[in-house]
Amino acid sequence: MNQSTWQSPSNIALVKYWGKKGFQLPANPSISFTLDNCFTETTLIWDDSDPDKNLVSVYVEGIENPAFVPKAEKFFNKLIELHPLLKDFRFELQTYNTFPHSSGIASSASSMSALALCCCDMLMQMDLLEIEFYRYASFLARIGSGSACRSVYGDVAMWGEHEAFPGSSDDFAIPVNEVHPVFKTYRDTILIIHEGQKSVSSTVGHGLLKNHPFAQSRFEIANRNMHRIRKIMTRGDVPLFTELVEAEAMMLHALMMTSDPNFLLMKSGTVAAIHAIRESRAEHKHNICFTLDAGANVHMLYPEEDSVFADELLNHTLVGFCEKGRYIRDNIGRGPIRLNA
Ligand code: 2P0
Repeated sequence: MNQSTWQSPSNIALVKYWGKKGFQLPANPSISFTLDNCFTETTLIWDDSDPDKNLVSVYVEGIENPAFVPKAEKFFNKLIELHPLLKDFRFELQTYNTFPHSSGIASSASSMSALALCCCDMLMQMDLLEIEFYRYASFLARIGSGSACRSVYGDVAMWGEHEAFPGSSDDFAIPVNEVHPVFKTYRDTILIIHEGQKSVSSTVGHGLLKNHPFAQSRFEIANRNMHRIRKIMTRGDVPLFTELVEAEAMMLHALMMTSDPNFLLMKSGTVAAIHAIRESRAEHKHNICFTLDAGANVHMLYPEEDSVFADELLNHTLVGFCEKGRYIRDNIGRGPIRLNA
């Protein structure tokens, strides 16, 4: 059977990737929690019987969707460049997300990692896979979308060469195994502050770091934060985790606000949620913190033991800042699952 199906999750960065060098390489290392409920399920079907067909066709929730074809074509052209034996193959993708495409949740991380994992199955079946399966899946996912390379591993993953993480590389992500048990209990309640397309894509945002006046300082701080977070995650230092993760989110958005041209992805609800989380933490001494992706939505991160505080804060205050009262409950997850036999 010339097909493969994978379910692969999104992830949320703790130390952020923002800025590229070379071909899809990160300007600084990053680290993320792998999510669980926000995932993409993708089936890849390959066939070399009709080279006159279009290179790729994409079906989203069963309906052919040409909007996704250019990105998929770019990916498969690169794959063929790496594996010329695939040149006569044509590819069909059938895909669906558990979260709405327009919700502002990073769908490129889950969709590109799911696609990369399917491609690794295909290469394995053809005896073309010469590198460890997940490492090569991460490498291919990175070609599709940088943050996707972290989604092929469960729990915690990091991407980008860094001295505190032996075996780390700019080419692919690696799993982070030395993690205190408290972090395995972390929840991520995603407040959907704003649905719909964001005004500036991440790819454009990354590009604006090229001539950014604060780029060098940012890259130095990110490298320092990788040292800090490694220690924090090994020791289970939750208060320092809160401090670092919020500082990273603020810096990511400060970089956007100081790019040329500058842009602002936060909405008033984003700011209101940040204040509410901080005020509640000051009052109740819990460990609920926030982080932000490249968008307006707020990820409320907390250890399981703070779930009661989190639910109270959500129901009394935060839900009022969510568009149509929508939020997604997620948690740190085990990583992708192969669904074909
Ligand atoms: C991250 N983000 O580390 C950072 C933090 C968003 C904010 O990586 O151009 O979709 O496809 O490599 O990975 C979003 O950018 O960009 C991102 P491409 P990507 O998760």
